[in-house]
Amino acid sequence: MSKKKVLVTGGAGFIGGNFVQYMIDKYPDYDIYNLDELTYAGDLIKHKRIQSKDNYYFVKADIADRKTIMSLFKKEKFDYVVHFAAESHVDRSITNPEIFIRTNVLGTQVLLDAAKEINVKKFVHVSTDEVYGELDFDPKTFFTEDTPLQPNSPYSASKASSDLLVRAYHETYGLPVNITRCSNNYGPYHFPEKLIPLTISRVLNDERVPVYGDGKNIRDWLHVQDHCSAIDLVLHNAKSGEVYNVGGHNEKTNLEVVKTIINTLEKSEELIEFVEDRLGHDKRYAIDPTKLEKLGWTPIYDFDSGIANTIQWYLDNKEWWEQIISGEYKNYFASQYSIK
Ligand code: NAD
Ligand code: TDX
Repeated sequence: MSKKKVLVTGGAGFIGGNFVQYMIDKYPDYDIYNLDELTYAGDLIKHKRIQSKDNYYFVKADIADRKTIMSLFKKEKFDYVVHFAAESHVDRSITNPEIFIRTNVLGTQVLLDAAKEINVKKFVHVSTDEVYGELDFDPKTFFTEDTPLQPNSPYSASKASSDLLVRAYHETYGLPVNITRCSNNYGPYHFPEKLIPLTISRVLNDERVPVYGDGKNIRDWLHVQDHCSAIDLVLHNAKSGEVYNVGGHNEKTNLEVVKTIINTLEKSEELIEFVEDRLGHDKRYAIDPTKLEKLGWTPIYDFDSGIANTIQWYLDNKEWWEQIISGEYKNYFASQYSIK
């Protein structure tokens, strides 16, 4: 039997990067292709450990570049596609929505066309709980796979649009697909524009931490390794056409998250600075993962062990994030926040 070829898009980013390493370690008999444009959010430093493995390949390409993507698919004849590549930061989508439509919507459509052309065996589209919009603060309410799509930000609208295209390629052309909708991830190589790594890096530098509004918005946190195992399970075991929510019941207010990090690092809560709220800030996300659990998924991390592990990782890997926050990121931070 010939080796399985797996194309991972966005494998130089946070979750895709963790997934590439997970797959290389778990499936030495698969060839893993990492396709990434290396935008501000992507780097290959994270793959130093695996770059010389003979089943790892890197392709620098833009998913919206139809000619390049088509010829790559025709040449390599991938068995599986796991699609992470996206513009992923809500705040950036509020200031510059256009690139989100190009990458997340058009880019996904190009990949679907290419996957259809070569009859891939499975196309897993990695999406987000944000496509469902927001929940109120009633702790008994959750997003299920049947919750209507009501995205509120340009980012989540672009992801919902791509979800609908994936669904349509299944219904119209019979492309074998799954869609996963995961809650907020955290863990190694999380880019420091997002709440958890932004807080860890700023607290370690004794800098103030911007908390939007009153800090009472709730997110449902999942360690990235648990997201990787969920996608692996869906790729191999899920029936084509099915959607799966991914989440581990770890709801926290933003203020709880920030205070946990500050207290673990034994710094002062006076570092917290309440700043202007995010436009259209979703109140609460919370996932009901029953369908995925029935497929056989069990997360490993609770929030306490996961955040402790993540803080330690940022302490042990300062050179990775210090290099990021000392570059172009400085201009981003200055344009985004009123604090220094
Ligand atoms: P990220 O921003 O860290 O990484 C995105 C990667 O995609 C980067 O390596 C970037 O270079 C690449 N990329 C961007 N535009 C590209 C293009 N046009 N062509 C090729 N590559 C391109 O994102 P992430 O946080 O790892 O998220 C990955 C996926 O998971 C996204 O689709 C996101 O919507 C989804 N998701 C994220 C979370 C989360 O909490 N971060 C939760 C649920 C779902
Ligand atoms: O400086 C900040 N201060 C703050 O209070 C930042 C960056 C965020 N926040 C708040 C906004 C959110 O309520 O923290 C919460 C988490 O914010 P982000 O880390 O930006 O994540 P979020 O907007 O929830 O989206 C993330 O989870 C779902 C990912 O970035 C998305 O790609 C994913 O789909």
